[in-house]
Amino acid sequence: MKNCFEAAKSFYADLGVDVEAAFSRLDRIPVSMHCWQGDDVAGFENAGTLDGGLAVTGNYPGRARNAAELRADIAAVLKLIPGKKRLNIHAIYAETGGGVARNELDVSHFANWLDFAEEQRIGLDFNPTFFSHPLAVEGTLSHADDKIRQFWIEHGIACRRIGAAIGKRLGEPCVTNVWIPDGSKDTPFDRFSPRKRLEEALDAMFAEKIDPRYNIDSVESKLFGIGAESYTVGSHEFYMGYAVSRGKALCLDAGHFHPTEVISDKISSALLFLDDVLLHVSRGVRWDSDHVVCWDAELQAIASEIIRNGWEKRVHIGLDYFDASINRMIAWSVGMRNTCKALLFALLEPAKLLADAEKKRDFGGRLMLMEESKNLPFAPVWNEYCRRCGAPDGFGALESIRKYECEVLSKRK
Ligand code: RNT
Ligand code: ZN
Repeated sequence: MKNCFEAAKSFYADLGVDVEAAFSRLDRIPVSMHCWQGDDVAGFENAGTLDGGLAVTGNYPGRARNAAELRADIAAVLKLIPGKKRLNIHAIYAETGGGVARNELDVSHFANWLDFAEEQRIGLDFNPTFFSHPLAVEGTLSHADDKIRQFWIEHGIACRRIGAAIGKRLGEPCVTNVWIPDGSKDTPFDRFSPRKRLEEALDAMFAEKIDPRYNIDSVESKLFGIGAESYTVGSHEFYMGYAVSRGKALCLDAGHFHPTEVISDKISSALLFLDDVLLHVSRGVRWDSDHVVCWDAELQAIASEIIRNGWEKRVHIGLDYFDASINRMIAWSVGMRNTCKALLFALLEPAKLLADAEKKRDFGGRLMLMEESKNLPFAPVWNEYCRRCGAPDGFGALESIRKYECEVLSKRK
């Protein structure tokens, strides 16, 4: 194996690609793993079913039923993933002991997550939860009822403070992302008023100045959700305008656009007008189905976009999908390993040769180089990176998950 790696390394060197430099750059690019794959977005509030137009399908045994199980699963899966990692949690993962309303949450309710993040030496990202709640049934921040809107504004304020406290304690900014499910099943008569109310509610929520060294605010658009097929208040135009005018980060979720649109093409526009972009790397199959992230052309295009432009400080990479039809540890590790793999692959492309061909308007040469680049000796380099990170290769990862399933997951009834 070692010999394969050395041979691959010199192969890349001949193309002007420095494998060791790629490794050290990759070491510094974090990918934020979403905790909610492990428990089907249930959280710890016992709120009942998932709503807000979100749907987790499947009933594979072994779902984490409480915080201890969820953290144990996350700790086990993180060992199988190379590269720099972060963890993304949601307000519904608070451990309050019961009876604390969402607008009264504070960082003390996330003490165990903070200890866990320190133990694991990873950063944390955060999300207010504007769904799976009795007051979220007919809208949240755009709701016409002042009291309901106010409740959600207060939840957002509480969550930004939690994000800032997390960022301060862990010494790196926490990205706190706002997504709301507000929309309507059938054609609305008035499309404007809910958007106006959302704009004002967000302004109220973001009124408090928070140091971006601790917390970065981000807003996430969507095309449609189940039960909100005809109108989504927080559309792409709404949030692009909002983020640009208020200096917020824009979250681009790969499943939240028309099926022929790709977020890899949106980053270079968004970053002309914004300091930061958050990615929800996901895989929509025909709709926003939140399938496990595969190493497909779009994942590669996203990674290449970031690497070619040196945007790894401005593009915050997070994953967002939930599949309950397969072993959840496999779902996590496949998506996380693929994202890291796509970044490494992008770091190893013969960038100089490609840029030169394009500059000379040698488009045939560019095409051929791009196609040939898909066939370079990548596998031994990837395996070596995994080895150096103390992570197994893919087959080893599968073996450990099977063992964990046998010893831990299968005992959960
Ligand atoms: C929903 C959004 C949102 C959620 C998570 C759980 O369509 O993608 O990001 O998936 O907050
Ligand atoms: Zn998302």
